[in-house]
Amino acid sequence: MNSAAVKPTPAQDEQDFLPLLGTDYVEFYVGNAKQAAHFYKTAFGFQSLAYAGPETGVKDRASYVLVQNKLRFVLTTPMRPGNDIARHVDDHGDGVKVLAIWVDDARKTFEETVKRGANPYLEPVVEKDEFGEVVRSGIYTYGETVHIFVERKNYNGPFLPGYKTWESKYNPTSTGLQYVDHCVGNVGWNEMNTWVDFYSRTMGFHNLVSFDDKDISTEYSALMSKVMSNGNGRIKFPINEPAEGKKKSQIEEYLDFYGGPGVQHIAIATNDIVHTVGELQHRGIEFLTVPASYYEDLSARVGDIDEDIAPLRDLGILVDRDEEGYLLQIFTKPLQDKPTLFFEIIQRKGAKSFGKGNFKALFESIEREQALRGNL
Ligand code: TYF
Ligand code: FE
Repeated sequence: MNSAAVKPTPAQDEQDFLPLLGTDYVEFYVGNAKQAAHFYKTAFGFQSLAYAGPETGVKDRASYVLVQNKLRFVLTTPMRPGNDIARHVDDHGDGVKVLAIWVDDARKTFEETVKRGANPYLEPVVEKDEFGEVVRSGIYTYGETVHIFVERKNYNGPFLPGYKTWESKYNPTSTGLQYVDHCVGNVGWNEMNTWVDFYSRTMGFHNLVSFDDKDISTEYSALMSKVMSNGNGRIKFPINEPAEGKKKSQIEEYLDFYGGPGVQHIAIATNDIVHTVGELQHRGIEFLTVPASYYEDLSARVGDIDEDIAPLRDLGILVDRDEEGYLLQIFTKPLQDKPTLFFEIIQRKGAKSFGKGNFKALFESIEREQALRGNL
């Protein structure tokens, strides 16, 4: 059986005990949030939205909230040594702490997930300001990563209570990034199914696609992956684990440098990948590259597509086709010194899959980078 076949979604009428409305925000714990916010604004085209820190009465941290279309990123740094944020940065470097999910009822979401075995991170808490109230709760997932559930139906402030609008005179134009398509976690040896079961048991997710080491082991970089999705498909969490190969798996490299499981990549959707990637490259973002031969075989492999091949080749954008359509995707190099978090830029033209046809070229490209770092 083709292990990458897309499995059917559960019947539509099946009761979803955990309705999720989408990604609410992604929060990064970083060593210097002021500079990180500047980087994400400048290079990725985010705009300033809100701020919390000493000036707004929050003493232990500074948090900068950035927005671009439906994307919200929070960059948080510790103000003093020794707190949980400082310890997180010390242990992992810059990385994703929170994958926040927009829900209708944060108390019920907490109750249902904890009842099913999730480990509590934040007991339901009501936060109020002049714009109304927000209820938040949270559970742990892999490593030190957490999900925060955000109920904001009675709120119309800029972000969350405690944050003030951040008026900035520096507002680079958007690069066309739209929303989070999927967030991928790397977990330890033989832990993939533990986390697949976690999302299925505690949050009612189903397994959309699986890739085994035969689909995706190149010369060296073996891994296994299963994509978990919620009922309405708005939240998709692939889970990777390392597999034994000729040399060190790219997932093992991540685990070594991050100091355990964590978020490997965030895939961000665009409606015009040629425009978006052109802008990102112009602003200094570096992407993985594939050999020129990739584009010589492209038409034969994916058939007719709307885009001209030349700009795709010049920018290094990859294409893959499935039963329902095709997709265009490209991967940044790591976004910090450690070979940990990176972004994927993706434009879906009907395809609901993850680019299996590109795995060989992509993983060979990752291995070239791994070799340059001396980690292969
Ligand atoms: O999310 C995915 O499955 C694709 C492919 O280390 C992928 O983006 C999988 C593993 C990986 C890099 C990309
Ligand atoms: Fe991806």
